[in-house]
Amino acid sequence: MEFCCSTACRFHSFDYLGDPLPPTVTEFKVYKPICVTFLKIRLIGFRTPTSLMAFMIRRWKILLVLNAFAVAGFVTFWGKCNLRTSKAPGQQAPIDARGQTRLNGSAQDASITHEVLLKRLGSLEDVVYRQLNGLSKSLGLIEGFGGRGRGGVPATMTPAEEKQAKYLRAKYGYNAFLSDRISLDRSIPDYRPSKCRKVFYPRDLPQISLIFIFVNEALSVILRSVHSAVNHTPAHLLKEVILVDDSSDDEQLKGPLEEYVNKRYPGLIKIVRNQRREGLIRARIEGWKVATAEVTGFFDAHVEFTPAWAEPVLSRIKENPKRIILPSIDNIKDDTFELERYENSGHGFNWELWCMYISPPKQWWDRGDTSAPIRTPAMIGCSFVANRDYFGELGLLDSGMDVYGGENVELGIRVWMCGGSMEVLPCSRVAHIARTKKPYHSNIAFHTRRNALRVAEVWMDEYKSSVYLAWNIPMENHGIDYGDISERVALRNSLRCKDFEWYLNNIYPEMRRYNNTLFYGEIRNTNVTHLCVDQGVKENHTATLHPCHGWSPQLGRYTGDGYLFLGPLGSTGEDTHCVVDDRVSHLPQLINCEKVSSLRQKTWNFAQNESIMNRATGRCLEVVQASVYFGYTLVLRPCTGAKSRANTRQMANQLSSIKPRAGLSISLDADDTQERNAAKYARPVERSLKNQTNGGHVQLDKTRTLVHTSALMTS
Ligand SMILES: [Mn+2]
Repeated sequence: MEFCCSTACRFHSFDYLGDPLPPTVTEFKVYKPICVTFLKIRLIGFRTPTSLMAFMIRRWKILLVLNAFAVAGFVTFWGKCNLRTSKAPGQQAPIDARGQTRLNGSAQDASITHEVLLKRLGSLEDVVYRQLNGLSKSLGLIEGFGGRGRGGVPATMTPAEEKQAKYLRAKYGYNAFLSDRISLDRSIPDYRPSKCRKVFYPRDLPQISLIFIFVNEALSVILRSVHSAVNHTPAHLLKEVILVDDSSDDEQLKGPLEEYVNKRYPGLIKIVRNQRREGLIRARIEGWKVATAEVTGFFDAHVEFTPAWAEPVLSRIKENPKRIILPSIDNIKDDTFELERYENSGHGFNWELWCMYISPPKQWWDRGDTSAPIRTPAMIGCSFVANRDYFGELGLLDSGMDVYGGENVELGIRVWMCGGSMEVLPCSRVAHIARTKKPYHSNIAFHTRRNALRVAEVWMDEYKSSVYLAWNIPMENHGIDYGDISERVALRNSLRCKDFEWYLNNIYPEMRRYNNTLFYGEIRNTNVTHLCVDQGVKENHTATLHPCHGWSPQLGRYTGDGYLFLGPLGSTGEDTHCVVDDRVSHLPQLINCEKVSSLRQKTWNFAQNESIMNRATGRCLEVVQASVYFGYTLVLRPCTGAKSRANTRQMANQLSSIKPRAGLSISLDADDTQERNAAKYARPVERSLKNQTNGGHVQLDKTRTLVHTSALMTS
């Protein structure tokens, strides 16, 4: 078959391909001469020019396709004939920000032409595809670069649509109705620091396999993730896209998804289906198992990539395969799909192992270059890239963990302790929807707590007590089955990893340490055992009483300095507040300890089953009956001498009699908590814990209450 191989054709095709291609049918006439010979074969039998024209007008779509094939065939042939003029193997050619190759010497013209041709061919394919596209239409979806939400501006809905959107919004935790009406190819803003646009990357970077995991995700959201990945990853670097379905229920995600991606991206997509729901940790591992590229990228299936996201990542990994790279995350608002830029940040965590955004380290600020990689102690987890083999040697993710939560922190700790590193790249950006509702088990804190104990036991040495402390559970007899950790311990030994103290000192120095803790746990009065001392509403700055629930707002902690803290542990932000007797109020104050000048007002005498007495005033924390919410109130008053029991645990293994609260219902939305919390790292811990308590059906807002044991005096 000869497609347009005459000199004249070549000339015409250059002429045609040299101009930008507006996506309209009128172009047809322009390049009609290219394939006259070919067309003649089809046109035999038409007797007059008029009927020929009529036919052509009717069949323009077919002709457009035929011509596209003709041009493709020509370019392929031409390209092969001209390989000699391309660069020698191994020769590196810098590419500029637009991806055009620059070469020196005599090969330059031919290669540029080659590049331009390929680029134009790509545009032509695009035009043909869009003219003919029926694939996304049959699913009720839209392709192309324009439309609602174009450029990342908020997409709007009519009042009628608003009504219709409600159901899907509740189902998915984002506005899936609106997503269906936003193009799969929409553009989003380039939020990279401006310096990134001037960086040149080598052309011969390692290839990447992109792994998307999903469960019950809206089809249009998954497809937008895939489209934007393909649109914004250079074709020669994108080896494959792997979709891991963690046993979704939705039928649209079975046949229709498969049919679409296989037709739209033939040969590029692999689909893995878990037979039962494994959770995202094991789903990611399943994706890794079928990946074949040198580099593997793991993403939630509700993301959008921005141009040139891949090159900086791949080039950092090429330099050093032991780097785990995190593209910077921007936000896609769950209701309008508007893009929102997030500040440059690292990813940290608190002692419950919830992750959050933190400020980049001081060295990064000192350097004064906002495009520089940011060293990070851990990762949020919705987007990370690693060399495939190195990730395998490092032990992937901990497959003994359930669902998710903690695995992201564990990977950060492990990679640093075992000789690798982790960093965020401001020059690589991926936008992500923080879902307001997660598809997995609603009791996510239950899983995260279990997973966190695995991390503590395997990796944290003597600091593991801080994890138990943060979750307010005893270190033994806690009743939580965290599974078999022997393989992970063996992994740590075989990788010859450093210890956790090294990690804290060198990688996460911002993390607060709680080594000075003598006792921790709930504080309750023996005569009113259903109420616990509680931090109450934070704005009130008063310790109070509340029915015991065992979560962190009721975490009491007595230190070697004689301070009595109450509430969730801090991590890198403001520390937990401590109980203070200000001499004036009869209510115990909860204040930032560092801001209390009187040492004695914030120090207490404390022993199990004894009164808790303030050293400045000699007053005791006691419980009295009152006409308040739960019938009792916590007060400071002259000690009555009645003994009471602090239901706390001594750090040195003196365990309390408190039963594990395995049955407590908590519906914290973890992934979201982490992602949202992380949104602003000003006071990230407080945000995280606030979400947690709200999610846990712990209604602290209106009831402040609480407290503690000590001389009890009820009535
Ligand atoms: Mn996510």
